[in-house]
Amino acid sequence: MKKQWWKESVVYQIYPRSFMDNNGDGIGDLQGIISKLDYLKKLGADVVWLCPVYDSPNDDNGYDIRHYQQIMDEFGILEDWEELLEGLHERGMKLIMDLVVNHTSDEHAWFVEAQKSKDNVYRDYYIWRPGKNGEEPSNWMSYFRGSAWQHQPETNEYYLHLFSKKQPDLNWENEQVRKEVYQMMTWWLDKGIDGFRMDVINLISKDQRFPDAEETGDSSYHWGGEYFVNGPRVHEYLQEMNREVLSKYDIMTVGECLDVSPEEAVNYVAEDRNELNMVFHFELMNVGNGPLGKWDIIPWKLSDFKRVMHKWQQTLKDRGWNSLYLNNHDQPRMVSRFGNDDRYRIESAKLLGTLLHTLKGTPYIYQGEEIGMTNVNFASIDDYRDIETLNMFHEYTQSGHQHDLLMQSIYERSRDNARTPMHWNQREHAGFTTGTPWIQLNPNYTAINVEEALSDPNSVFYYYQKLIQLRKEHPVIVYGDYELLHEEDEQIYAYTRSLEQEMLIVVLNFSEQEAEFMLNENIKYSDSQLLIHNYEIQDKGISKQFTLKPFEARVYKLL
Ligand code: TEU
Ligand code: CA
Repeated sequence: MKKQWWKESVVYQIYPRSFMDNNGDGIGDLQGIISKLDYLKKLGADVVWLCPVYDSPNDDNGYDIRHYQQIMDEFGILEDWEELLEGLHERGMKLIMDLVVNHTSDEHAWFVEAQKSKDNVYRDYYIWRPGKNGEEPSNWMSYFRGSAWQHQPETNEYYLHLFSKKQPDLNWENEQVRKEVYQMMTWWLDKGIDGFRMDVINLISKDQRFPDAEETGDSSYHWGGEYFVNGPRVHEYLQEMNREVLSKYDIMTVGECLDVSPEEAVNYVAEDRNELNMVFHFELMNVGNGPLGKWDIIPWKLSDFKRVMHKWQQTLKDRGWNSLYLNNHDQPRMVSRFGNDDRYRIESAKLLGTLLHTLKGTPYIYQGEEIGMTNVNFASIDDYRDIETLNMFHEYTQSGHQHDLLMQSIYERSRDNARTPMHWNQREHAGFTTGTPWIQLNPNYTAINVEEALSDPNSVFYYYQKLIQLRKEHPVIVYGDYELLHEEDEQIYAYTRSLEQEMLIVVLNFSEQEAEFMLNENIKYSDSQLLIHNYEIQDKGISKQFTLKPFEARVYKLL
């Protein structure tokens, strides 16, 4: 397998609005991030992925971009951003930027023009269609609920928006649009950035017939994914983008791909395809979703979780590279979702970290994960800020759903779980701001915060630091082959990683009960060494059989 710096790296994701506020207006900003670079260095992060910092009216917190080459006022100015890039590079870290080009804001100059008339030169930058029998051109539902089409009275046509109506989709069929995007990307790359995370990049090509989706569920609008997920020309566009832009720089790319299977992912990431380096898939994020989607929550089984992870490890084995994440700014906190955020918070945060940092792929840490931050339960819907949460709540309330049940699913799944401000210390607003935070904090910051973590040698933070260090010391963690053990076990996730003479064995008890582990007969070794573990252990050698405590994690090196 070809060596690449982005395979050896650990990425740290920053959601700027909630990371650190430097000027006291309650909103995180670039100077705030700059003030924490030594913290990121101490953790050992190699790459920072910065969520959108571009000029935006913030209908979807920056994922609705008004100007691609300007910084959002609330975050600072371009000079601040340059200082950030320099600060990272000086410390030997890299910076990747979020690239949001499936859609723009409706306040982007292109859309402002496009709206004016059917023959405006920018009209064709977006996707316009006449209505059908006095209704929308198709019955597609937006990801944020309601129709994916918005009527525009002035020209009596509809424009497509797969997300909010303030996020009109760009028309990638138009060559001029693609050229503008490539120029913009080149502009940022020439400033010295180290790559892109590409927002919903597998949605950019749409079936130009815009057919109706199959009717499912009781809403008036339906999921039209088969007409725009991995659409007809998406690979042609990405290969063109690679040829025109990406291939000219030594950078990393990761494409967020909704509803992509590992077989399809190969088409995006195989080396000879010349498209992307990695994708973010959603299959693990869908574990525990019922037939109605993310708000329809069902219990999940470890065997389901393993099946998904295993499938991706297997399928991409020699044909691509995995990205590894268990939460981000769109997902609940991993320790609340896959671990135990109460009695075993610290143990399970370390266990999940062990998984992410010892599977094959590039690990992504979401801000706060490294101190074991948890989901939040706000008292009222008015405390929530996320457009997806609010739209869902209002639609479901209108259709007669019970308030308490809705709040319960919000507690488990709302994107705001991950968007509460970072906990720096136990003082007011967790040291995030001296002003009024744009969204409330999780009240548990008095116990869970960076200052506390840094003063405790057994903290999740130092455990993560060690995981990252191990990655640098043992090439087997990066490049070794993965093999699953005890596939059907509902408590333990165990696997080996091997590279030439080196072998690691990772044993993780995902349950709140003790669990028995038996070493497979065919694994031969003469000596062993415990590399990392989340409970005190006297005997540092491996035995043929042992008992794991709740959420216990052990990684042995076999010699
Ligand atoms: O997300 C794509 C997306 O559809 C999901 O992650 C989405 O958040 C979904 O609600 C999960 O239930 C990307 C961005 O990461 C997200 O923040 C943006 O809102 C979205 O694209 C639109 O740009
Ligand atoms: Ca601020």
